[in-house]
Parts: sequence; C-alpha cells; structure tokens
Amino acid sequence: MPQETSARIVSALASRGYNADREAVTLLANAADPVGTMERALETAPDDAIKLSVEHVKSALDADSGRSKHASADAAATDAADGPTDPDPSVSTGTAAATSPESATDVPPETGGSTVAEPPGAGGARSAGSTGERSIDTSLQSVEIRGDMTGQSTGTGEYGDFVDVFRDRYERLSRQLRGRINHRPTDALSSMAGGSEAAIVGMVSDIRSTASGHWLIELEDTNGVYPCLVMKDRDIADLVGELLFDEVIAVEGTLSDDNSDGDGILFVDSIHFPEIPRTYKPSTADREVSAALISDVHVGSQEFMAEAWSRFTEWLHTEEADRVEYLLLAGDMVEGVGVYPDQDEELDVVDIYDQYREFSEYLKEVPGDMEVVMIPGNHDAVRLAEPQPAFDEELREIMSAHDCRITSNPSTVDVEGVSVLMYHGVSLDEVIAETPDETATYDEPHKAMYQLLKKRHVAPQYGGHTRLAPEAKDHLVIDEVPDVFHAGHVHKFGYGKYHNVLTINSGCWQAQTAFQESVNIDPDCAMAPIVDLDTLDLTIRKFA
Ligand code: D5M
Ligand code: FE
Ligand code: ZN
Repeated sequence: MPQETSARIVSALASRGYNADREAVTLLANAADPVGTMERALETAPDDAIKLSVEHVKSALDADSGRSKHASADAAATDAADGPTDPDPSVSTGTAAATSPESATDVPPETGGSTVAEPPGAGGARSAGSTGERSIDTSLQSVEIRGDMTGQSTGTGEYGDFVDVFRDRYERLSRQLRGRINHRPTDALSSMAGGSEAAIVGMVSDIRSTASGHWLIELEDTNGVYPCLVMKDRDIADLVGELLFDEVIAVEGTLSDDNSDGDGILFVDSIHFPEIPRTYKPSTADREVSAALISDVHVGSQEFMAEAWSRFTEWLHTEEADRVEYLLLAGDMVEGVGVYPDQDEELDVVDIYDQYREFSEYLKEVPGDMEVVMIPGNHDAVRLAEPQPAFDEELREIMSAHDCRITSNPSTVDVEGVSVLMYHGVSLDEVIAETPDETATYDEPHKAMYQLLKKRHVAPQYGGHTRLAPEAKDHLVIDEVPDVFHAGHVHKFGYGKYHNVLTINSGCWQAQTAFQESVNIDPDCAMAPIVDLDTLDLTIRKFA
C-alpha cells in the first residue's frame, strides 16, 4: 500500500479526534477498503477511546470478511439515494465533512452549549442533500458594524498620545471595577493609618519577585503608583502568573503598619479583573441562520491551501449550507510581503496587490448572497500597530467583486442581533508566552482569548510583541460583552465558552511553513467553524 494511504488514514483519524497505533494504521492501509474498515473500527472502539488500536481494526476486519466488497457501498449508502456519490469521499477528496477535531474530545467544562455535529453519514463526506443548490432570502439579513475606527485615527506618535490612550483605558476599565470595589486613589493611601483595609484600582506598571519569592506589583492610577505585595503562599499568587503589564485590575488588602511613614505597602488579599459577568446571557438570532468564522487565508503563500478553499466554497453553494449566510474573516487575507525574515522564499505571488487580486478571485467563489465581513491582520497591507484601520480604497477596489463589509481590527459586528467581537489575535502570542501553560497554550488558543475577555482588553501589554498605536481613545478596550469572540492569528483551532461567551480561534488555510516547522507549530488547517446564530451551537467542518 502506498505510504500516501497511511497518511490519509492518519489525517482522517486525527480529524475525527483519534490517534492510532502505527500497526493499526498499517493494517488499515492494507485493507481492501481502508476507509470503510476505519469507520467500522471506530464504531467498535469504546466511546471514550482516543486511540484506535490493532484490536479495534482486527475486529472490524473480522466483521468485514463476510462483506468486504460491500464496504465502500456502505460508506456511501446515505449518498446514493439522491445523486452522484464519491466512492471514497471522506479521505480521498477531503470534501466537506463535519468532524470533531481533537480538541472537541476534550471540551472544557465551560463549553456547555456547543456541540460538534456529525454530518449526515459521517465520514461519507458530501452528503445526499448537498447536490441541491442553496436558496436564501437576503432581505432577512442584517449586519451592523460597531467600533470601526477607520478614519478616526488621531495619533501623531507624540508622548501626549500615550498619556491620552492610557488615561482613556484606565477610565473605562476602572469604571468596570469601581462598582464592585471601594477603592482609594493611590495618593490618598499614604495618609491612611497602618493596618487599615484599602483597595486600589490601577494599571499594572511592574511585577517583580522579591528575594523571598513573594510578588511585588506596582499599580498605577491617575494620581501615582503604589506597591502591592502578594505573598507566595496565598492562593491568589497563582493569579499573578496571569497578569500582563498595563492591564487594569483592582486589589483589596491591608496597609502595612509603617504605612503613614510614607513607604507603606498594601498586602493583597484579593485580586479582581474587569471580567465578564458569570451571569451573562448572550443574545441569539430570531431565525435559523448561521455564520462561518474563518481567518488566516494567506493567499500568495506557497502554502495557501487552494484546493481546500475551493472545497469550502463549493460546499457553501450546496443546499446543506443554505443556512450559512455570513462569512466572517478575522484577518491575514493574504501572505503579505516582508512580514517575517526570509518570507519571500515561500511566496507564490510576490506583489502585494497581486496577492489581493488573487484573494479577490478566491472570494468570488463565495456565494454572492452571503454577507462577508473582513478585518485586517498582521500580514495585511495596513499599518501593523493596533487598532488597525480597515483596508484602504485601493484595496477595497481590488476586492470589490464581492460586496464585503470591510472594517478595522478589532471591530464588533452585530449579525442578526448576535454581537461578534472580531480581533485578529496578535496579542495571543504574548498571552501564551507570558502566562503559565495552565492558563493558555497554542493547543488551546481559546483559553488565551479567555484572558482577553477577563481583562476586557484585546491587547493589554504595550511595548512587547504587539504593536499598539496610541490614539485619543483606546479602541482595544472591550466595553461591551460580546456574544461571540472570534480571533485567529495563531493558526490553531480551539473553542469554548467563557462565562457564556462563545470563544473561537478559527485556525488557518495555510499549510505548515518552513518557519512553523522549525519551531514546531503544527497548524490546524482548512477548518470552518459554523455558528448557528439562533442557538450559538457550533459545528466544525473540515475541508482537508
Ligand atoms: O502567525 C502565525 C503564528 O505563527 C503566530 O502564532 C505567530 C507565529 N509566527 C509565524 N512566523 C513567525 C516568525 N517568523 N516569528 C515569530 N512568530 C512567528 P501569522 O502572523 O499568521 O503568520
Ligand atoms: Fe496568520
Ligand atoms: Zn497573523
């Protein structure tokens, strides 16, 4: 059996959330009908199995022995009734199959409402209904964009801009905390008696560990800075690992005995974040309608997965996809030029405008009756510093074939009453790098997004990896609780619910690049999370 068969089996298993013993893969590859046998082996595996063993494959082969020639007909049985079928659809063509990715087998407890639906005839990819054309009534569609900062950039890069943007951030985030905490301005604290209880709302300006391993956090408000000590043996010490510079938090505690001498310190008992209320009730659409949430298309890269993209857009044209009326694109439409060192060696299209022309061609494959919303990412031809204004006139003109809504990164998009916060996600690299693995990793990118929700800011830290442009207003504050939070950038798929907010990182359409290989980034490619806007249930469809 060609090695290719084994590779296809491994990827088909992975897309269903399974690993397999090498021996099991070899057995499957040598079977008369590898896919059919794999399907039956999966049926024999217990529900909680995450690995397909040789035993599972053997029992499927045993069962097969009486009907081996019928195996592929079985797999295609659901398709046969209504139209042409693909004899070996699930792995040979990789056409639209809704599958459970690995992370779905390990759904965090918060994920209550989301489900990963199996397609009709799971594994038999293109289903019976899909031969029909979609038909939708566009008059029912509604998209409203909030928080587009395009054209509102006030920054001049002067020092004063930084003062303004941090003042605005502090004002708006401290408002979220003030109602819950009875705080004092930092300059009023030093005159309070030692030993009294006090609270501060401030921006984290420094985090240091002391010689004895405790944490000294400096909190800054509009009046000054105050040192706060978190003892290492307290439960709250774990929260220190989650802190990023420049985020706004509140602390409550007790002032040191020598406080009134002017060099006091606050011993912290509790740490509070601006947070999403646990009782948050998301809004839903009034009719059965869905949105596909994707990002990181990277057209122009040699690794752009053109065939998978076409399978996706072909599927969108089918009757099966006729409730998918919205396509949200969270940045990195094209690969761009000069984004990373030596990137040009992996470019398929070297001119940035040509990349957008090509992207526009791919966009034309999307049904014209779908509403498309796009924000830029760090590979796109807009300024890198966040907030990123939307594509300029020249690029809009290039992409005008499909009448898209083009807005800034980040933006909030109200889709039939469901508010979707779209953010490309550059700060996620920072959250993942600077917080412990329990908080977030590349394998669970949605957890890094939870941190942004908790901090009510999409890119808290200034001066690190994420470039921020100072503006009179901090456009990166999450003022309003979104119903759905959609980001990309890390090229890893992950989802969950954080205090009822459906949080999705949408993976990418670019196969592993040489750089990613060198640093062991194993991207999640060609997956389209589909959100039912009436229920906020999620289906993940794979196109590769
Ligand atoms: O980034 C995709 C992911 O890969 C994101 O997590 C950053 C990371 N990445 C990719 N290339 C590099 C280089 N050269 N340096 C550091 N980090 C990198 P995207 O922006 O979509 O390419
Ligand atoms: Fe990307
Ligand atoms: Zn990116």
